[in-house]
Amino acid sequence: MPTVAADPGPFTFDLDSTALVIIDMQRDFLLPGGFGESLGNDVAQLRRTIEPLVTLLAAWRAAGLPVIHTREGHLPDLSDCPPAKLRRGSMIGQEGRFGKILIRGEYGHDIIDELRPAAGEDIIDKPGKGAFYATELSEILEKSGARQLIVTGVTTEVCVHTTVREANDRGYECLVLADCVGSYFPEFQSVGLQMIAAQGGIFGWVAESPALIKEITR
Ligand code: TIU
Repeated sequence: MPTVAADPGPFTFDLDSTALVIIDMQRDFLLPGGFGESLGNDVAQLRRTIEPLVTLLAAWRAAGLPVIHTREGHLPDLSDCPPAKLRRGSMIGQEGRFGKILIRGEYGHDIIDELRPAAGEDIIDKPGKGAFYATELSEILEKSGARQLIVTGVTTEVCVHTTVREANDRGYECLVLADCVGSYFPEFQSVGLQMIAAQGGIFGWVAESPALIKEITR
C-alpha cells in the first residue's frame, strides 16, 4: 500500500478507501478585497495553498480518486446560523464586495475558480466549522467506503482543525497536508499542525503534498 513520509510517522493508505477533502476554499476567505481581508487578515497566507492544491487536485483526479469540497455558509434567511455565531460574526449576511457574505448562492460563497469542483465531485454545504456537523458527509463517506481522509483547505486552526477532530472521533484517519492548508496567522499555522501530530498523532498525520503525489502517480 502507498506510504507517505509524515509526522509523527509514515502514513499508509489504501487507494480504495481514501478521499481528498478540500475545505472552504471560498472566495469570501481567499480573494483580495473579500470578507477575510476586510477583517484585517492577510489573504496571502491562505493564497499560498492554491498552487499546491491545484497540482494535487489534478493528480488526484488523474488517479480517479474521490474528491469532496466543502463550503461554509448559510441560507439567505440565516435560519441555519445560530444567533451565537451571528453575534460574533455580524458581517454574515451583509452585502460585501462579492455579494452577501457567507450566504449560499452568492459569488463570494463559492469556491475559487482555480479549484472549481468537477462534475461528479461532492460539494458539502456546512453551517459550522466542522464538515460533519449538520451535513451529509458521514453518509457520503460511508457509501464510498472511505476510511482515510486527505485533509486540505482553510483555515488550519478553524475549519480544518474542527473537521479533523470530528473525523478522528468518528474513526477516520486523517493526513493533513501542510502546504495545502493555510491560516491567516503564521503562528496558528505552525502550532495548528504541531497539534495534529503531537502525542504520537493525537489527531492524525502531517505531510507535504509532493510526497503524496509521488505515491498516487507511480
Ligand atoms: N473555513 C473557516 O476556517 N472558517 C473561518 O471562519 N475561519 C477563520 O479563520 N475565520
